[in-house]
Amino acid sequence: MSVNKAGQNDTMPVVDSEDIAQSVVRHLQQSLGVELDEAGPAEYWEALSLVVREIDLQRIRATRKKEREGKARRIYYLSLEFLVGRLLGNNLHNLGIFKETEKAMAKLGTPLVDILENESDPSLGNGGLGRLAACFMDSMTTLDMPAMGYGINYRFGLFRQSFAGGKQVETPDGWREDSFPWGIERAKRKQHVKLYGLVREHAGKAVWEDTQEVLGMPWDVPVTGYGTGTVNTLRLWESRAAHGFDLNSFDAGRYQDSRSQEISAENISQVLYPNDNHPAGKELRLIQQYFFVACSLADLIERYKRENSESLKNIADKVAIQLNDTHPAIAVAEFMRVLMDEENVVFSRALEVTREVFAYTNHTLLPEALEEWPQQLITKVLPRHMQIIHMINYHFLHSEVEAVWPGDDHMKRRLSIIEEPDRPGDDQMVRMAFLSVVGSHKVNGVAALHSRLVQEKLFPEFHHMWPEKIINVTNGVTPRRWLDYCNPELAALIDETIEGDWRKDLYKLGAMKAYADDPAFQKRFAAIKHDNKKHLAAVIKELCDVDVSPDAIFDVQIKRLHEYKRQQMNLLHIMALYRRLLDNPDLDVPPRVFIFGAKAAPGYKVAKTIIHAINRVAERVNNDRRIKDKLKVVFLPNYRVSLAEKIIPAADVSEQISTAGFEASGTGNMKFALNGALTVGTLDGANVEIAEEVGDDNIFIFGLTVEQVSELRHRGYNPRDIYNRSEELRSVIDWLDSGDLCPEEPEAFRPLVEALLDQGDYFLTMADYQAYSDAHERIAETWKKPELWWKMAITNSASMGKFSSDRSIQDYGKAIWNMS
Ligand code: GLS
Repeated sequence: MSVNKAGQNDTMPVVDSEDIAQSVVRHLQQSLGVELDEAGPAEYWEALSLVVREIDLQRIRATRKKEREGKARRIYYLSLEFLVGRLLGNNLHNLGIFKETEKAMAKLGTPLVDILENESDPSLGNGGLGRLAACFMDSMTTLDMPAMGYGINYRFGLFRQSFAGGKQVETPDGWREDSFPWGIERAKRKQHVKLYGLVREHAGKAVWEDTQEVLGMPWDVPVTGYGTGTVNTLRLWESRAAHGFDLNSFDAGRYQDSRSQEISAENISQVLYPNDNHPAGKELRLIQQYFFVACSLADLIERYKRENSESLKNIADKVAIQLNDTHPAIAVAEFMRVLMDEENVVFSRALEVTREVFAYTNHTLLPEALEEWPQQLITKVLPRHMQIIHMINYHFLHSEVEAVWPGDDHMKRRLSIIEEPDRPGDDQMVRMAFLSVVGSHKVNGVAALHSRLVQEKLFPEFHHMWPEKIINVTNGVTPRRWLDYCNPELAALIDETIEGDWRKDLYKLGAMKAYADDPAFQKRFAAIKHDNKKHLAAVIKELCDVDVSPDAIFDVQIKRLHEYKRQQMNLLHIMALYRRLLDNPDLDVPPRVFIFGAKAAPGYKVAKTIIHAINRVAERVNNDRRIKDKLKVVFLPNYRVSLAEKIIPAADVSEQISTAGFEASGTGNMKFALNGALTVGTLDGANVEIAEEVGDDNIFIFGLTVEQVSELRHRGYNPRDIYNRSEELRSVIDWLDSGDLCPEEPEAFRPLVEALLDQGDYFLTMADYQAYSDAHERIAETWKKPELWWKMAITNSASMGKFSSDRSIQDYGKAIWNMS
């Protein structure tokens, strides 16, 4: 079966609901061995996925053929995370057959919506960084760029979260245990990866030998684009034992610590490390990184040789590799190794080629999130790579740094890829960010403010040495998933209202600004939001057993739980609102529902305490009749992409309240505004650019700026002073600390109280609290003026053109990948 879309210059015939229904039945019977009357939504989901896969595969072949014949450079996006979310509904949308499929399934007697709910989320990422990679794959494909994503096919994605007594409980997410029809094993393209061993010299050449070997098996997931015949590939590697030979059987004496004995070949691709903005520092994680990098580079080099030439000297003309954060940074050393040891390219030329090929995206300024590996560990696992890192470092320090700061040993120490130990005898650490900068021709931050801080604070010396190297590419989100697919009613209203296809050119939404004041349009916009809120209310009832009214303000904070994101500030404010209502139950405030969704890294104590506290407060508030339903608090368990798709279209207020200077960009902020929520936010990350686009009157900005944050730290800051001064803050913190909310464990919230009062309140929750509370007053006042509210909401949605990931990818194309 083949497919076409209106407006698509493609010669394939259009499919209708009849074709789809027939193909579904064929797959039910012939692929799954199920009779029609035995089929439930789960079987229909699988059969329908196979139908779509068939279309994808046909198009992948056509895409590859076109690319082989074309001259374009291929983009390889290397990422340890691709948080793709459910694929069936999105693919149906992108292929333009969603409506016909709805009809087909109605004919077969099972509504498509029920079928789509049967797909488990491929949770192959932690949060924004992984989701960005997925949006970028969508955009590269939509823009017909020859592109391939490389990652790991984790057997267990991010853990599933539930709550017991309000505390987070983690269980493994074997997301592909039942079936994953999207992934296709490509045994022909398997790779062998070496680990451990020694480097010896043979006839003046370094030879890496006595190694262990594991096998990398590729699983290809098709990536559809919107309104195009192009289908790209996301290639995810799975580790297997090679030759029946397992790392476990390796002479234990060679390991330097006993933990490493737990590492077996299959183990490598078992689990996604559940940390966002915080590296795990474990040997297995380094092996994961190298494993997928080695497989991916070998694979792309093979392709280059097949399609271009045996020699790699001009590989940069055809290959661009983007490092998604430092997680794949070892690729710099691996690429150099291949060039030098396997292709006999001399060091200096190898470094030139490497730099032409590689570019690196930085996603965080948090010092603890910058990856460093002990030199000893790299030497043990990848001895040849450690030598190569030394060679790169030597060249960098002694010719490049020396040229800019002659004779300055202090500067060499500061910039060395291999860090001097703080104390003699400590292990030397390899700074993966420095390796990435030195090995790349471009480095980018992910929002204007963040990129400026990368230039000025994180890598000022590199910026001085190479003023053209560090640039900005502001993040974006795909409007296909984050508007068209998740908010079909709004998408239809927009289609009716404005000219042209905003799905492909999001700037077209700007035309909607003309309707921001129009009462009839406002009414329809508001009615759609109300509808979406009703749907979300049903989800909340099902998951939390709490009744919420769609007439209340839905105020949402969904993102990873991290102190810098300041869910705790939201919590303190909710507690204060509750107390204000208890003092005066007739207070003239609009009813509000505060909605949370967040997973905490399993080892992150304070983050888990915050979840526990929110849940306990929620329980208290939701069961207190005195406040007459003016306040509700819900924490939706197991936040993930498919839940975000239900929450975002229903939000009135979007909480983007990180300490200024900490959130590199944020992308949820863009999705909310696109769907007509108003942002309450600090001047951090992409909020700054969102404010520029929507105008200061259409956003609730509050709090300290980056400059004020550093001034305050410089002056010296004591959160206790604020505690002593603010009666409201004092009363809620004392309440948290009193044991009243958790009588069976009265000390439960101590870690949070300590972080706020006794450990310096590093994230300045106390300092920003009053401004935050004032911003919420402004929100409440605005809500009381519906014409103003909806004007602002529509203006937000209409102003999001800049934040399409298509624009981001076009920026990458021009500024980094040299695409014409
Ligand atoms: C992150 C940042 O924290 C986010 O601000 C950013 O939007 C995202 C994508 O660039 O990358 N970095 C990180 O380690 N996790 C993220 O979500």
